[in-house]
Amino acid sequence: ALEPCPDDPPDLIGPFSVEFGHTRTWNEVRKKISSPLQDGGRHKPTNCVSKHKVAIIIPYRNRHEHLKHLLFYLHPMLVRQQLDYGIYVINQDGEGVFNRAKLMNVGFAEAAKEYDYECFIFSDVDLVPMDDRNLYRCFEGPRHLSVAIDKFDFKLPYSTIFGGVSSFSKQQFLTVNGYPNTYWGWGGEDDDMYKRIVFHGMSINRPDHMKGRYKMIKHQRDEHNEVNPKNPDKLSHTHETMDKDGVNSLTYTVKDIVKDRLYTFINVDINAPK
Ligand code: UD2
Ligand code: MN
Repeated sequence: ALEPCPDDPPDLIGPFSVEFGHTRTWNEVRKKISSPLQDGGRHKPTNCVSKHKVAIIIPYRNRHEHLKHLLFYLHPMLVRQQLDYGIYVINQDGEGVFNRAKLMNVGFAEAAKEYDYECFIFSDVDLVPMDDRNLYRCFEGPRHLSVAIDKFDFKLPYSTIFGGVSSFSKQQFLTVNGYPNTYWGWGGEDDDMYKRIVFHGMSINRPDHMKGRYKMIKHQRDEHNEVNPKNPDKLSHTHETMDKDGVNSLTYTVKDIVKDRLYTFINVDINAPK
């Protein structure tokens, strides 16, 4: 019988360099990962029993180059952190208005159906961690992991920011009723989540600014994800809406699930407005 893995993973390397200077090939990404993965982008340690069953949820559409960069660095880091994990790419089907928050709710629901995950990490596809001491685990409260992004000069742009990369235990996510489903287009959904957390009596925690360093892949605003001017106003109603708009009111149609070696790709129709 295997022993539980130690609380401090022994193979961490600390800060590592991250670069996006060339277009990566999938072959290059596969070759970077020294320990064999199970289909669907799953891995667990072979020499001990991981204490952390973690689903990584990536809201996604048409960011292929970003996905390669992210997985190139993320898989090896998660292996070193000795997690029992799976990576879920939640692809919004069609050309309708993008909805990051709803895709993350779908990822939560679908990953939870597949395995007994206790912890959920929600990650933008363009945020690559630069230090493996930033543990992709769950903590006493919801955690904001992307605290020091190069784009923001390695500082928090405002103190209550919760966008980027975050972690929730299953219970924490259910307590806040997940993300809102009704923020279409860019902006606001991360601030709505911050309010849900506070209104449910929890507070967020963060890694320090050295461990929480990230590089963001440069990009333009995507098509069909324009700033939605209705979203800021919705934020003044979070208190009334949060317990009816979330995982308990989520509807969607899975069109396809593809198990790649490096990730589980879930193509989903979320009933987007045109
Ligand atoms: C900020 C937040 C992000 C989110 C967003 C507003 C940080 C560091 N990031 O990112 O978490 O709150 O504002 O919605 O605070 N995506 C696609 N395809 C698309 C559009 C979006 O895959 O066509 C996904 C992808 O994972 C992307 C994420 O949605 O990283 C956020 O979209 P963004 O990168 O355009 O937004 P950004 O960088 O302003
Ligand atoms: Mn971005």
